Amino acid sequence: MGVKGVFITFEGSEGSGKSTQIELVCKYLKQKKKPILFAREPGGVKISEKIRSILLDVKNKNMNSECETLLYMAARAQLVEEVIAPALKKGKIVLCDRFLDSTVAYQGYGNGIDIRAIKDIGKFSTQRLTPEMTIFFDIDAKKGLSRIKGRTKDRIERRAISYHNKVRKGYREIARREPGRVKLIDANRTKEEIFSIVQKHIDRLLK
Ligand code: T5A
Repeated sequence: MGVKGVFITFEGSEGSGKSTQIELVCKYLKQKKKPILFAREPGGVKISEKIRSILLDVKNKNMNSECETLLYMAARAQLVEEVIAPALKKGKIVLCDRFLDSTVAYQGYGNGIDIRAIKDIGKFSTQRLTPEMTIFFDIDAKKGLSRIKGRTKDRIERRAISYHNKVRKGYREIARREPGRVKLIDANRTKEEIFSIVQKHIDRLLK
């Protein structure tokens, strides 16, 4: 794929504050008159939003882990084709709330799906697109869940704390293996403190 833009993803477990930080980054880059595109996973386009509602529906209790993995990938394939790849071709800075690392962490480390298989299917689903930079907001699973305790929990959020601990460990392992791409930020700080670190990473990448 002929890519001209910059692809940045934001990752983390439940309540890590990544959506809050993306909003701040969008505002910051808009002020600088940078061409940006925001996307989120799963969802972002009509077909992927439909898949999202199946994935997060608490009624789908008996969905198996393979089905879950493939649905996340299907939603991603559509989003890449319709939104992410065209924006990158136009030279935009694409900021995406979750991407393939989420499947590695949640379905791979969390649910025990073979990580090599996830990466292979991932290449197929994403047209081999890899983020230039991934910002990972690291937080204790219990602490993160306590931040969102007022919300109605979806099918994934309802899982046991042991599951969420595995997801966090998975993310830390991804960051350990790919320190060049993945920037780990301790998310147990104030929004302002976190943003000043995020801003430095963004500035360094875009300069
Ligand atoms: N999933 C997704 C998979 O299992 N596999 C996959 O491949 C993919 C793509 C998506 C679910 O699907 C799973 C992961 C998820 O379980 P979602 O509704 O899109 O579900 O949920 P999330 O991506 O988890 O996004 P959220 O917006 O719910 O959570 P965030 O982004 O972690 O947190 P945020 O920014 O909304 O903040 C949560 C709360 O904390 C506060 C905020 O004000 C907010 O109230 N907060 C802070 N409080 C104190 N200190 C800070 N520094 C704070 N920062 C934010």
